[in-house]
Amino acid sequence: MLEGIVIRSTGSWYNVKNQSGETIACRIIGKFRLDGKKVTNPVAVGDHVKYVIENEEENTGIIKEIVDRKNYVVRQSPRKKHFVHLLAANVDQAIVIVTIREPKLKQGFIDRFLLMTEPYNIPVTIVFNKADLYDKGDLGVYNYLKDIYNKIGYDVLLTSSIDGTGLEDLKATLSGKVSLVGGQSGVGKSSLVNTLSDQLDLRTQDLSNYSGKGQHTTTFAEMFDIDENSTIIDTPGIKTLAFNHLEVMDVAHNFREFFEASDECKFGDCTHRNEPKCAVKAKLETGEISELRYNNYLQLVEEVEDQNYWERIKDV
Ligand SMILES: Nc1nc2c(ncn2[C@@H]2O[C@H](COP(=O)(O)OP(=O)(O)O)[C@@H](O)[C@H]2O)c(=O)[nH]1
Ligand SMILES: [Mg+2]
Ligand SMILES: [Zn+2]
Repeated sequence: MLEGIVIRSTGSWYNVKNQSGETIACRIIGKFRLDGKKVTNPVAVGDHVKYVIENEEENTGIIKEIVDRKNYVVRQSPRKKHFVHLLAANVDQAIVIVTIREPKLKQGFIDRFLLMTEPYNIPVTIVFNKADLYDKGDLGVYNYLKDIYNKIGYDVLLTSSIDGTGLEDLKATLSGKVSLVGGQSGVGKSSLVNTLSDQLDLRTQDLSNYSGKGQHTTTFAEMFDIDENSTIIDTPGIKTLAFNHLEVMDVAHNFREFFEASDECKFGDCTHRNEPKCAVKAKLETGEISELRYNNYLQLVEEVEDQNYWERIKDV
């Protein structure tokens, strides 16, 4: 069988790049599942697959096998609530791009993104873009957040594709790796990639287009080479991230500093809310655990609980 990497998916077709750099449009036959979860797209960008040629003239193939994944990133499907959507597979790291200005940073977004990447311990760099627009107050916010995330082991960068801030650092971060790149629409993801790459010219969009209704948003990820040794998987602008597919303990286990502290909680299944002798709450008191993280955690736990409650009622 032939082998290649999925570089793009458009619903039912997958573009597979083989060892000689050719791209073959492949489809899949049959059902694939993911740890018992229903998936909208059984094959993800970044997947290594084995395929056979179906039609020589049209250069199409059929994917027969997905090579075991090193890791993968899923989100709840934005369209089908009971399904998960595979964003990417086999990534070395993730880069989440945010900005404090234009559009304003959505409280909780970073922690939601981290909840998505943490189950596989995927290293994450948080990039604050559009630094050229930040005033003193914004830089204060940036430094405040940088401290919080650095302290728990995430890298943080300040960048601007307009004035060049941080671009060398970002390039170095991407070098030699396959990076999943995500963020909300309009944060400057495509602009940054274009600035870093001599060979790419991704479409960028006017901010005014983002708020409009009927805005065309694609939900398909795509793999690009930025240069000879850096590959990115560009994911479409993420509006919101919901976690219908998780349980409360999944959230607790994937807030990394909470998980670390939880060894010393009295109860093994402590959710760090009203339980006695909770080490997370003790660290919150002393300031070792950030209040911002804790509040976002509570929000996510509550969301997961509410969703699961209604799911259960409906199933009766
Ligand atoms: N001021 C400023 N504007 C930027 C920067 N990067 C991108 N933009 C603008 O933000 C808008 C959205 O950019 P785009 O790259 O399409 O964002 P994407 O949706 O994240 O891919 C465009 O109008 C860009 O010109 C930046 O670093 N500074
Ligand atoms: Mg874009
Ligand atoms: Zn606890």
